[in-house]
Order: sequence, then C-alpha cells, then structure tokens
Amino acid sequence: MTQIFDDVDQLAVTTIRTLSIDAIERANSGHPGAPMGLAPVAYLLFTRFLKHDPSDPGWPDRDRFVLSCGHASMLLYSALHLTGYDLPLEELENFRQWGSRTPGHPEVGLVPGVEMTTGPLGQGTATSVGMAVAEAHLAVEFNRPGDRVVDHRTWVLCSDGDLMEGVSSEAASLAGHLRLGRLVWIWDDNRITIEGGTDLSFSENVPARFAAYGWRVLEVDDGNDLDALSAAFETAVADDGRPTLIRVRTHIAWGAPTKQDSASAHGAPLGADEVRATKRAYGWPEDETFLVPPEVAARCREAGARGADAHRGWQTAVDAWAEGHPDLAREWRRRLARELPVGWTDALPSFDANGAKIATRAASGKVLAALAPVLDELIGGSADLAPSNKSLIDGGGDLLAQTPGNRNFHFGIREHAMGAILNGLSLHGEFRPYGATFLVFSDYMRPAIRLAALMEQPVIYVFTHDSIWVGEDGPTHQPVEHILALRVIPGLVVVRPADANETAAAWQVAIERSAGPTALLLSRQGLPVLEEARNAGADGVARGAYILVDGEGGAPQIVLVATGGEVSLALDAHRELVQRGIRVRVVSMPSWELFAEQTDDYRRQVLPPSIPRLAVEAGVTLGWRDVVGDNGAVIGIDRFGASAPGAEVAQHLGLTAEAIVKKAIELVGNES
Ligand SMILES: Cc1ncc(C[n+]2csc(CCOP(=O)(O)OP(=O)(O)O)c2C)c(N)n1
Repeated sequence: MTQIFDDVDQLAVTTIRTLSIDAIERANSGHPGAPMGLAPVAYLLFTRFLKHDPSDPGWPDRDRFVLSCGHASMLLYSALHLTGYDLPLEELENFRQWGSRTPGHPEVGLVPGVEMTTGPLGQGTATSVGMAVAEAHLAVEFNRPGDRVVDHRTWVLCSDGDLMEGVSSEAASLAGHLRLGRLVWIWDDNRITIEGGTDLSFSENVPARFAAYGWRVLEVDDGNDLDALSAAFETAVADDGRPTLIRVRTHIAWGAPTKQDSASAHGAPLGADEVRATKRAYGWPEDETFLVPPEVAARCREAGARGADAHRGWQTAVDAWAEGHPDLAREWRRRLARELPVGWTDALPSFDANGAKIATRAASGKVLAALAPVLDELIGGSADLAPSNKSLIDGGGDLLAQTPGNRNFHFGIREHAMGAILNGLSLHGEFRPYGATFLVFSDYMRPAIRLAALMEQPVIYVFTHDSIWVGEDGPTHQPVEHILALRVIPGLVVVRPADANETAAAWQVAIERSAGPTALLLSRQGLPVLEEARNAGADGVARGAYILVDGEGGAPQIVLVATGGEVSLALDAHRELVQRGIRVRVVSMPSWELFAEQTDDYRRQVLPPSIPRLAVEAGVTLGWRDVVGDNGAVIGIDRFGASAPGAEVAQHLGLTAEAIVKKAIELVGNES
C-alpha cells in the first residue's frame, strides 16, 4: 500500500525533533543527535507500520519494538507521548529526573510501551532475536488453520555502536540461520560515534556482512525521505523467510547549523544558541518549548486509535478461536498470566540415597526431563555443551528454522547472544527460558544476566562444572571467582545445591521465582545423595540455608557452613570431629540471597551468633567473612586452579575433609 505524506506528517517529524531537543535542554543532559536524525523513521514506524495499541501496551499480539540505541531515549518517549501512551508531556519535561517515567535510558516496567531496558549497546539487537523466536514458536503452538492468534513482528532501531558490539553479530548470525523473517533491524547509519567519525574504527561492509549471515538487506539513502523509508518498510514486512536489515543513511543532529554530522551532538545538549538556530532552520517558533501543534497531536492520536481498532478486531478473532479450542486457550491464558499449572511440583523427582554418587548436573538433567512434560513454557538450550550440561529436553525436538515450535535451542558457541536471547524469550511473556554453559563462561553472559536482573526477568541459568573439580581441563575451565561474581549482581538468586535432592529443590525455587533470574550452579563430579537432605532439603533450599546435621549432647561447639559439593566434605569432617568428641553442626547454604531474605530468628537459629563458624566453598573467600564473622574462618580458593585430576587439585589447594577438621579443631580450641 503506497503511503501518502503531507505537511502535517512533516510537522510531526519536526515535533519529535523539537520535543527531544527541548527535553534534553531542560535536563541539561542527554543525547539529542540520534533522535534528530531518526525522527522520520520513528514517526513513520509508530504511526503507519508498528502494530500497537497505546491504550493497552501489553496487548499480547503487538509488534515488539526495541530501541537498541537506548541513549536515543527521547526519540522513543516523544513517539510514545504523541501516539497516546500514558506518558504525558510533563513526563517529557521531567526527562532524566528522579521519579520521572522518562529515565535516561528506556526502562521496561517503568515506561509504558518500552519493551526492554536498553543502554548497553548490542543488547537490544541481540535480545530482539529472542523475541522473534518467541513469536515463531508461539505461532506453531497456538495458531490453527485459519486462526492467527500470534501474528506480529519485532522491530529494532539500532546504531553504529550496536552493530559494532560483538553480541549483535552472534545474534544476527543465529537470526539468519533460523530464518526469522519477522525480524527487522533498522540501522541508523549516521557514521558518527562518540570519538568522531566511524572511519576511526568501523570500516567493514556491513550490508555484505548481513547478507552473508542470510539477511535481506535494504538501503535507504536519505533518512528524511518518508516515501523511500515507507517503501523499504513495506518490503520488510513482506516476509521472505529472512530477517531484514534496513540501512538508513541519516545525519546526526540533522538541521543543527553547526552541530549536524558532528560527534559533539551525540551526548550533550545542543546549547541555547544552537537550539534557537536549529528551530529557525526547521521553520519552528524559536521561543516555544515542548510545542505540539494541535494538528500533529490529532494525527498521531489517530494513528494510535487505529491500533486500538486492530486490537479489538484481534480480540474478536481470539474469542472465536478460544471457543473452538478451549484447552489451547486455557493453556495460552495460563502462560500469559505466568501461572504455573496446578500440581506441577508433583512431577519433581526425588532421589534415593542408595550409595551411588550422582553429579548435580546429572540430577538437573533428570529434573528437567521430569518437568518439561508438565511445563510447556520451559524452553532453552546450551551454547554447544548440552551433553555436558545435561540440558536437552527429551523429546523436545530441535528448534530450527523449519521447526520453530520445538523446544531445544541450539545457541551454538554464542554465550553472549544466548544470554540476550533468553531475555528476549522471557520479555515476550509466555516462556520460562533457560540457558546452559560451564560456570566459568558465565562471564560471557554477564551483561545479559545483569539486564535480566535489572528487568526482573525469570530467566534460569544452568551453570555446570562449577568448581576446580572440573579437573584436567585446568584453570581456564575451573571457575574460582564466578560464584561470588554472580552473587554480587542485585536481584539474581544463585543456588548451589549440595546433592541431587537439593538440585530438584533448586529447580523448584527457580521455577517459582516469577520476577527475577536464578542461576543454578551444578557439579561436574559425582556427589553422594545425602540422606540428611531428603526431608529437610526442599524447604531448606528455599530458605537458602538449613541445618543438615547437628551436634549431639548439647549445643554445637562449631558450625560448618558449606555449599554445593563441599557440603559432602563438611559431612566427612563432621564424622571425624564427632569421633574426636566435638559437637559439630553442618549447615548447607545453597543460596546466600535466599538466606538473607529469612527472618532474623531463623538466621540466628541456623547460625547462632555465639558459636564459631567455619565456611567451606571451592571459590574465592571474599564475602564469606560476612557469614562467619570475626571469630570464624573460611576455607576457599584465592588463586587460579591447575590442570590435574579434580581430587588432586583439591588436595593441593587444601579443600579436603582433613583440612576442615584441622581448622575446626583450631577454632574450637580458640574458643575453649
Ligand atoms: C556496551 C556499551 N559500551 C559503551 C557505551 C557508551 N556509548 C553510548 S553511545 C556510544 C556510541 C555512540 O555511537 P552510535 O552508536 O553511532 O550512536 P550515535 O552517535 O549515532 O548516537 C557509546 C560508546 C554503551 N552505551 N554501551
């Protein structure tokens, strides 16, 4: 359909530019250049192409829009305000101020219409791939011949910085491989970054690179040409089985007499004189601020209202579909509401302590196999380590271009993109995605994990090979600082179960967390199934720490606190210490974060303040001092590991029951 544009459209484009300029000037902070260059793109998208209903930003079948270059936030806020989202002009006037709904970079959950929190360049582009996969998967799950309940696209606006970041390359490679035809990235090719022109650091042929990834590449040579942009968008929405990159040649700070095409317009207000001169160049009243001409307001609201009409039409179709497919509709609504099926915990396996050892990664695989049939929202995979991570869903099928409805994702060796894609799947709303790799490589996912926590997304990380017991692969593969590194991320719950039953309980914790990510840290090596954890374990894991065994014949003289595989070592030490007549309590502490949420009473009950504590964990000791206090001690590893069989490495690094016994006797001796 050919689009016709008139003066009101041009005026609306200028309104987006001036609103952005004014808000940034008022805040005396922000990034005016990109919004000024991209205003036509945003206007066109939000008024003619994006399927959205400003009166209901959560409409499940809306197109997803991601502003990957989050620094251009005022562009988005202007478009949201004009098209009728609940973002009044006063919010724009309060840009970047405490308590406003117009933060420096877009934040999901805070700003209506914002689909994800962006700012770290590359994360938005990569995350969008997860959103597009979500759509493709749901379409298979819920659409039926003649009924398209799920029928939307994912649009991204991205900058040079986004396309320089490696994570976007990983994600684009996967998107091309998966032939995500409903994914469109619009690249703001303004050739300027903070330090100057892109010729300083960015010279590959980006269109050719994307073509090689299997993308369709469209080019618009003048970002102010609404007809040309519109023609490109029309082409992009005609799904040809490939994702689309639209390269749009724009000018940063377009229209600013001295700042257009200059890096100085990237991240600082234009300044009063330049603002006046720019408005003059636009033919705009120089002294007006936050001006929205009535005809612009009416035009943009009209576009928003068309979205509401489309939403109503969709609802009617959905009601009919639901009548014909009541079970499917029930499941869909459950998933949308993020409710868990009644009785799902019955599927959780329990493990017998029959003498055989089982690695917690293997137990995790068994838990996943048991949960997958009752939780269709579980979807995920590994960054090429599934056989080691035990992360495949039996019978889930491979999620490939021709089978997007399957559940086993193959991320390839792309941990960075995996993290972001998990966020996209989660943000879409109907999934509980999980991603697996070795704990040591969680560093490669850290930016996305941080964002998952910031966005309160219930993503699950399956991090196996969680200590120096990895063994022969050596220090590159032996995590040492990683447990703590994850614990310091606010909002992330880290669970390091001690045995198979604690692993089942850890999965339960992860599944029941509806607003925030969970990292499961699992052993490579076999671990005894602890008789002691069988009954207390589920509740104990949920509480973060619990008494596994206690000293007999009076109050304990010492408390051993351990996590993961080191709990078994602590139990061995316990037996030895009891023989020596020392009363010992062993506390399993799979999660610092969950324990911190408990009442003071419970925490004192588990760790009585007057009794010395000895903590044992195969990781850096930093942080444990808070748990053991000044009178306690910590056995950990404050160096890199080494290449040798795991038990031998542990021996050399002092992580043994004997070392625990020795230190415990010392502590008890100090006390007596
Ligand atoms: C991962 C990451 N690194 C660095 C930054 C800081 N930063 C913000 S914008 C930007 C680059 C600006 O260039 P471009 O992406 O082309 O945006 P434009 O100048 O066109 O607004 C940088 C380095 C960031 N936001 N994220």
